[in-house]
Amino acid sequence: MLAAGKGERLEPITHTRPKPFVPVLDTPLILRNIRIVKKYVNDVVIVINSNHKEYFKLIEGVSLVEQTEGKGTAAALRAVKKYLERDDEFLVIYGDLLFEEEAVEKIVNTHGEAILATESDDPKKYGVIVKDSENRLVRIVEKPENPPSKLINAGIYKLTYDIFSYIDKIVLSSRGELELTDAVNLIGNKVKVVTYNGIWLDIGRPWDLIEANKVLLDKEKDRNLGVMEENVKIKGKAIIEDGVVIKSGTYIEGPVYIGKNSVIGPNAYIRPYSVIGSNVKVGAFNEIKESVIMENTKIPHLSYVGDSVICEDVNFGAGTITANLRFDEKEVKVNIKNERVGSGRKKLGAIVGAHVRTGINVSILPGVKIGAYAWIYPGAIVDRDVEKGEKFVP
Ligand code: TTP
Repeated sequence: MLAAGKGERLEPITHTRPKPFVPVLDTPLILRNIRIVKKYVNDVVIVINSNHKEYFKLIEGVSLVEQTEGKGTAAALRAVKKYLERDDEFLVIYGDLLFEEEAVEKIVNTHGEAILATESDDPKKYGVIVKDSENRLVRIVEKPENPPSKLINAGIYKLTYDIFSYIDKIVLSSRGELELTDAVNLIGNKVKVVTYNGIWLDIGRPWDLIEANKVLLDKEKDRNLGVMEENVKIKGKAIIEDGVVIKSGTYIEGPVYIGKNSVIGPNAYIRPYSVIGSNVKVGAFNEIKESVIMENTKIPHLSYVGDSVICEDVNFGAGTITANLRFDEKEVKVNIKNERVGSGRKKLGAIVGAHVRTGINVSILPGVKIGAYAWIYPGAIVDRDVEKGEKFVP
């Protein structure tokens, strides 16, 4: 599993965790992926960035290899070479992908080298796969202006030791990285293209995390292990974990997820596709909609949180409101690595990093990112991104 990337596009979420640790239904993505993959392989090796060692060290039953030389996915794979035998067959999986077991099963059951492909409505954002009539790889074309097909590289490969001789032949790409796709292109039509149509998402930008949680919620079965006070109304599917208390007057419209030991209400309104992590407090007169709220966050009173990502241990002052819709109802744009990027969402609220504090009556405009540890002073209207640790004074 390649997990040594920087995850810059996912800031501020990655201010306090490596990208593969983003939560999907309150479980770090990488733990979900390891659980799936372990059914099919003998060993799991994760390629990490040495700055993130502390996080990955906590994962049991896997080996860690640091990517010390070179940048890019091929450089990452090369770091594993010394741990492999000549006749090993292995999977290579990008660490920021959400997929289902069927993806791994299909590629494992294919003889020889293979690449997983999936259909995308927006193929030009990805590596587009050209294959022949016998489903053999012709080539992967990176982010083409006019995509030759809808099939894209799904970031899961089955390879053999031969890949290392191809990696030795490739040169840096235009973005200055050694790309695994360039090496796979050199193998050519020995590589089989395995098409997979299940859940697939690459979590690169903050709003992808809302989407990832959404698609998993749709798959999950109902369960309620929490304590419900009188006059709690739950409509539709709700996954409510152990130790949760839902207080009187709370109205829940599923599908929603509420993680362990969280306390909701009294009189809270939790709307579809809200994913609330563990030990979260959503107190009186709060409305939450299609948002990911991570562990230990407190939203005690009178807030609206819509289409937003609120990271761990955030504290919202009373009356903190996220706006999620522009007056002109156009797509919300977000600054990603110094560029204005369309989110593809008409409704997108705020992306709030971990440990942020807001004072009373703070308003946050659509698509705004607030860096981890920032303080937003009372009464502020946050109409621009806020740096990590910044004190935003109105
Ligand atoms: P990307 O998403 O292309 O890169 P990134 O994780 O650095 O993210 P960003 O562009 O937002 O900074 O990487 C695809 C996968 O490959 C991802 O799971 C991380 C992994 N990777 C490495 O292991 N080493 C590397 O040098 C790079 C660039 C990526």
